[in-house]
Amino acid sequence: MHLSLRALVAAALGASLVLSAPVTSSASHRPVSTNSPDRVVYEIATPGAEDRSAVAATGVDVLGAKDGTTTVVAERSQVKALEATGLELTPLGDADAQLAALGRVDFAPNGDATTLDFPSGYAGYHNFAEMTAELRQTVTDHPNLARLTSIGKSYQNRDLWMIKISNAPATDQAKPEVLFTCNQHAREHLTVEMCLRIVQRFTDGYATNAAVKNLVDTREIFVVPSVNPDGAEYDIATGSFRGWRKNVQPNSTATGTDPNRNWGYRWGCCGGSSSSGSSDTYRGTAAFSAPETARLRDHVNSRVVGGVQQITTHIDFHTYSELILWPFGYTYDDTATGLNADQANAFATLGRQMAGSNGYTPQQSSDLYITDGGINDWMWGVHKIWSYTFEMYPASGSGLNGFYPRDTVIAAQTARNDGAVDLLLTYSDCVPRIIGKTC
Ligand code: 0X9
Ligand code: ZN
Repeated sequence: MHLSLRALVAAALGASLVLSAPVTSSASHRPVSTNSPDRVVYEIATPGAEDRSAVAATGVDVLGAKDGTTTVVAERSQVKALEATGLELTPLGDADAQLAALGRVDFAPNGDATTLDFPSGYAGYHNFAEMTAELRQTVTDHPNLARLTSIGKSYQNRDLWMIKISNAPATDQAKPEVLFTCNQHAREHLTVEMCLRIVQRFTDGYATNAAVKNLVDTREIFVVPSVNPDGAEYDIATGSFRGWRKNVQPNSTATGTDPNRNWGYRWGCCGGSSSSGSSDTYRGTAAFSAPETARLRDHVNSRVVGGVQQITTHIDFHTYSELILWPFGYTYDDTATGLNADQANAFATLGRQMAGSNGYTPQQSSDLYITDGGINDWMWGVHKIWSYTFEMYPASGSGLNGFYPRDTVIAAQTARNDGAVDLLLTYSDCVPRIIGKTC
């Protein structure tokens, strides 16, 4: 319904509706400044991982890193720190003007911007209500394959939905469990579609696809399509995108904790997160201070049955840069306490094989830049879960636009990972098998 209204307004007003200046009195709209922007997109020449870590350590918002170039958004207050790295900075312009150009404000009859839906050109993405409806429909259509539960609530009390897919979803079987998580970062909307694709493929495909049936029969698959539903809704709430990354939990100076700096393995150890509440990589007041990471942690902890963690493998989907990343993120070292040479080799071997099927670039996550409090480090460090990050399409993007590809790419860019997902599931009985080791 929202679409037809939007189409109507768009048709009536034509291209002039694209925001290049404030066109609504809605106070929630960030005014687009013409002279001194609040947030500027920079490209930075960063040939080495140390250069990229130095950039990340300033607390700026790192959008992506590819081929020696890191793209960031810097607040005015962060520019000095960025300059102090001594790296070559190329300003690409006003971040908020870029975002405004992507979105169209949706006018309700009273003239206010309506809330909580994607702008024109993005209707194929699922907002929270649409995602919830899709998950409910899946269990209605496939009661013998899928079960929907909530692992708890977000800061703003949204359900953190989890769907379990197996050939007896109400039963805890003695089979390897595989976890897929999406949307830790609010603006990475393509990842929700990725998780929904996994759900749809392993349910709708069961009756007709022998490979799918075999995987569902031999594994228990858990999918959490939105770990950060508040952030995702906040990102789209005005009808044009905010470029929001964190959750929406207030902190002492600003809003939001970065979920992917809030995990409790070497939390805040190594300069890979920020203690500043206004930073986009704010780590929170303590490990698991964000309710969203705490609830996902609780679920994973609850899968220790008889002293044995049932979940063996995990992918956390992000955008963008087209990368496959594995632990550790907190150190450049290839091996460390809790990660021996065989394990590092198995991580890399499966990572490279998955990359062979989707065309992404495989690397240890710290080779991108150092992060601490990331999800993969916790999954492996605490539970020995073979845990990867996929950074999805695009490989590179002009600043914040990279987070907002049109809905026309969803089908191809999610299907692109089918082979990698199947490989992960296949090796979930024993990942070291991939290097000829036993479990
Ligand atoms: O920085 C992150 O949390 C992830 N990238 S994103 O652009 N989606 O925010 C990457 C985390 C991977 N870990 C390390 N690079 N250490
Ligand atoms: Zn991310």
